Amino acid sequence: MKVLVTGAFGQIGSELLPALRDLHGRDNVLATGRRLRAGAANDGPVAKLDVTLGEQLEATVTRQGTDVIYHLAAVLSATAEQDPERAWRVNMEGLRNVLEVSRRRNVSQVFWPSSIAVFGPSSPRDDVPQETVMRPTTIYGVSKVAGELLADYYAGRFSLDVRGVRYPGIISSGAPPGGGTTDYAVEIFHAALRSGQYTAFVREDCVLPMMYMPDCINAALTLMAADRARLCYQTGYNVSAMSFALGELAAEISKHIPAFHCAYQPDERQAIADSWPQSLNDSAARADWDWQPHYDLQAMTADMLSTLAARLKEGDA
Ligand code: AKB
Repeated sequence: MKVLVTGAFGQIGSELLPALRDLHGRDNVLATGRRLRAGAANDGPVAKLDVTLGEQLEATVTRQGTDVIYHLAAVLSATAEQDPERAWRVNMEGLRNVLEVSRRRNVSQVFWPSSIAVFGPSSPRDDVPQETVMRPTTIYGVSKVAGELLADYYAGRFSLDVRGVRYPGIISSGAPPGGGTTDYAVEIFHAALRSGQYTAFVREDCVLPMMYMPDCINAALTLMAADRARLCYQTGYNVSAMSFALGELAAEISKHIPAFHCAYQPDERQAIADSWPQSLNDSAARADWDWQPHYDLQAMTADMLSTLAARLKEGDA
């Protein structure tokens, strides 16, 4: 099976890539990105690819004989607010190109992540149901809602097998997230280990849903392996793992690094965080494809600190 990954050198891509290569064989998984990561070629096949260029995407898919696409290239919420036009182009044109090329070139499956950003201030705040009001106030959220609808359209109209989940903030020790509102939950670990202090760009009582990278990878692979006949939804499955206030995360880190100090200076990203839900109801994902997270706040914090400390020591983070 030939697999193509877009955005392969980003936060999720750089950890999904080795998992896909373990599963399908190193040479069968093509890692693509607008810019190539130094040294990436040693890990398996790589190619430069700008997903906004449909012809370039089609040529790559034809050359590889792609069977499955994991489409991860995207502009995240905070960066998107700084350049909404670019965010729309990358997020919407990129997705449309992937869906259209998949339809034309008989790609059998597509994974495309949606986000908690599909929800907005008029959605419920807690235990947000699978189906509810979705009126986001960020361009990133608008692109995710429109993307879910577009993917549903391709699934219904052309029987394209496109799947995805609404990811919460993802916490990981590998490639940094870059440009998201939930980035503080990663930055705090780097700062705690490097200098013992962190100044956060959201409030101490800011609560958002989060997930540790191993659960994030597991969600993608489990959903893609699931029996299609069991799935009631396409790209918009709520998935939940943990929700915490930033102050609770700081306190948890302090259990391991007692001298750690966190300060709070909210900026414009606080308003984005305030527009998103605090927790999600993921019963549809649990029922349809047996979704089950493994990491809570305590387990994630302990693992994140030891893994990141080892990476920092090796000069790998
Ligand atoms: C972001 O903060 O933009 C992303 C997301 C929640 O989709 N991490």
